[in-house]
Amino acid sequence: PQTVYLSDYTPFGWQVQDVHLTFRLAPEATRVLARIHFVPNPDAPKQEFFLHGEDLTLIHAAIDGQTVSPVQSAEGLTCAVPDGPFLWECEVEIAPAKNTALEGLYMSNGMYCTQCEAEGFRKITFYPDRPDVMSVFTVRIEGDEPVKLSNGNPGKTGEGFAEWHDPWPKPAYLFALVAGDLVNHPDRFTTMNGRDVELNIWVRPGDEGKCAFGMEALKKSMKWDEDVYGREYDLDIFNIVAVDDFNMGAMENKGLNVFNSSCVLASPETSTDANFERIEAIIAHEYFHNWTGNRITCRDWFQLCLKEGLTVFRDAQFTADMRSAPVKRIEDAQMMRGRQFPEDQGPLAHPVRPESFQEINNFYTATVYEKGAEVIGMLKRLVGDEDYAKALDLYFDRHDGDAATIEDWLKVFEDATGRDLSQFKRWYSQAGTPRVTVTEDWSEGTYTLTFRQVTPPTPGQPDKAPQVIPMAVGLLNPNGDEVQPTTLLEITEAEQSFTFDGLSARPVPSLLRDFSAPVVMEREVSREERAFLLAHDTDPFNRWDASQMLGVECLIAMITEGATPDTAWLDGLERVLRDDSLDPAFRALMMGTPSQAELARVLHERGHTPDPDAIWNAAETLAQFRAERWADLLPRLAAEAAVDAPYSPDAEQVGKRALGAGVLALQTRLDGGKAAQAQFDSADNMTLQLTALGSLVRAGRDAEALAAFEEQWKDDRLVMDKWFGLQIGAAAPDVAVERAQALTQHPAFDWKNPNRFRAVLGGLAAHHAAFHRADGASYALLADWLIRLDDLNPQTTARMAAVFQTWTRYDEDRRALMRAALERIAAKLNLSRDTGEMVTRMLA
Ligand code: B3K
Ligand code: ZN
Repeated sequence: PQTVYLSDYTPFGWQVQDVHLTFRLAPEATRVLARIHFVPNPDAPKQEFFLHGEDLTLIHAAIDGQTVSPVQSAEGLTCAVPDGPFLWECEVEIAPAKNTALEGLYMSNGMYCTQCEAEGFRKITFYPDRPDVMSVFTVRIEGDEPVKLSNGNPGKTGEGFAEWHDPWPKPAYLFALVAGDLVNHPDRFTTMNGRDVELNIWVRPGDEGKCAFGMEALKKSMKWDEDVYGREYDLDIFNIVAVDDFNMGAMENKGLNVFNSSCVLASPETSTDANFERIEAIIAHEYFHNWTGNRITCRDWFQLCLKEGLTVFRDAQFTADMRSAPVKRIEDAQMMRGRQFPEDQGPLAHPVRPESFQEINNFYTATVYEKGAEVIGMLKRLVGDEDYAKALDLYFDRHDGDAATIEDWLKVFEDATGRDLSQFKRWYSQAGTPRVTVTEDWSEGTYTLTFRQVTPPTPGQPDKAPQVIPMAVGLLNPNGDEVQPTTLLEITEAEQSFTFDGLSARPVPSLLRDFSAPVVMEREVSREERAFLLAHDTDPFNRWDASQMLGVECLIAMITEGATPDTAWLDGLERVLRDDSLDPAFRALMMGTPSQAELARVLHERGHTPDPDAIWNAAETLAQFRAERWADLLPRLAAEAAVDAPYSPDAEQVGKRALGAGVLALQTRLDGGKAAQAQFDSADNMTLQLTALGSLVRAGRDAEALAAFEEQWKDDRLVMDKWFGLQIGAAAPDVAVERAQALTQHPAFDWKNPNRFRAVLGGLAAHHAAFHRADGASYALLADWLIRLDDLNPQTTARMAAVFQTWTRYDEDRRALMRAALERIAAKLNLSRDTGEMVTRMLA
């Protein structure tokens, strides 16, 4: 397969003036007629006329009305063209019903829909399918489907057809078409300049009752983007469609966002609090793309973080404003440590702006998205809120309508602030998680912090230069009072010291407050000092982190030395949990312990070989110990967690239920599932019902409850995904793989549906101890299914193959088993480019 390099960028030889598309819909034989005006691009080197096209049957092509016979290949076609402007006309046939890859035009439950990002438009018609080619699209859809949608504003409609016109030039990856038997949940929004916008969420009949929350989230997002970024919506209509078969969460097509139904449909009976929060965030994310992604798009796919990092950062700001900023920050840090650090520290590590790829769909990663957002957060911290706002205004002014680059983005900040960002740019080009060590010095009122940074080598990048690390620091005196409020130290050197004067006693430092940079801190801190921060730190993130780190130390001591649980930590934590002035959501997070996968990562970081069984046993022992030690705390917290109001997914209720879930998990260890059963029987919302079911599964008292749940929800696909996932995720490690295996034989296991496939196989992979079962049964099951799915859906297969990315961390036996699984996948006949690239990188 061919590798594409950032350094090879060349503009396309023509500009596309306008695009007219006509679709004659038929499941097995859809005709797509394209009329496209091409004009030579004065800024491009001379080149052969090449249009991308894949899996298209060419019916007819003409230039300026004259039939032509282009030369076709698997990637597209070339054709002799006139020197000046010309009209390209082309008719192709495609088979949406046979499109199982869910890329291009495909069918889901009888409805037509599209997914074009990154390179799916080339499966619809021949086209320069690259984001720097932007054009105005007019679309006519012919078919019997009652609802026919595309981008932009509606035009003429009549018996059997509908027309759409999108006045905003856009790249083809933002094209969308939806047609089917759909019903809408309508609303309206008046923009800051008085523009009246029609809003719709389109769903299959029966799902109308699950749209109200998404609609509120959309209106809040529209208002927030006006208030905070001054960005107004720019069409007469904004449509969202829910689709059951979708490779990812959602897609920001201009004026016609398409959503995985799991990321938009919500009701208290069928959705958990976490679902509601995720839906709110994803609706916001896709909506925010209208400016950061659509109005300003990417020059090429290497610049993906330009739109994704920024849009994730914006949706995080939105969530922090709508809910709790500290809670959101802690969740983001968990996400970075849980998903991005492993990527950055393993064979799949790549820069936030990658420099080469074989299949771009493999780079929609935690690094591009989440680390990309962290980089913007650091930039904002460094320049300050005011200059950030100035830079963003300049960005929108200067680049509206552009296909831009990271260089453009950084230039805007340099011009708005006068800063030199050349060193900062390393965050975009260097992969890997910087490790920061700290030493302290104290003499006569002067306190010195010395930082050393090292970024370990990553594939293709043996040597790293120092990066700019914004280190938010506060100092506490021995009484626990803050003597130095949060201040931002700007670390730019490999080794650098900062001093604080005029202190009457040696302070205790609170470092990396608010997770001010995506780095690993390496510091020999005594348990006493961590406990002190747990008790006194004013920074909520660090208070949480102090407890997490104590938890890590405690578990590692249990695993490697057979130690008993650290009671000083647990008592300190108990004091925090008893403090009812603290937000229940925050206390729920405090109650959480580091995940087993996270422990494995940290053990590896510290030079140990993680033993999944030992990690599981330590986590179990600790949980049981906590349950017993906190036996009289639990009822008190349960009372505080009780909600006696009708269900609402607001931050307050969500926080209480999160606390209640933490309590129930421990309570179940004491009462064998009595409380869980009671909660399961009386639950009137999915959050309580599913939490209870999880506890029952963990307690091994699940047979009846699982059957009752299945009976109640067998007709609801999204709830059944939870049913599939939970009984694997909450199973004991020695039975989870057999359960997963059995569930793949269940009549409702529709393996072609990505949500269902992920619920079962992804559920198994997410269960650390079960996935790493010593006999390799889980590795083998995963490999079997990935091999099977690859022929149908390369994107979902490749993405899930990444579950093997940590394979080199483990013991020799497990390594051999995982390598064998990867090699078996690699050896598959006709392995897709997507999966091929992933396994090759992991085996390199
Ligand atoms: N831009 C899409 C992701 C497209 C993924 C293509 N494999 C969703 C988002 O980030 O908003
Ligand atoms: Zn996005």
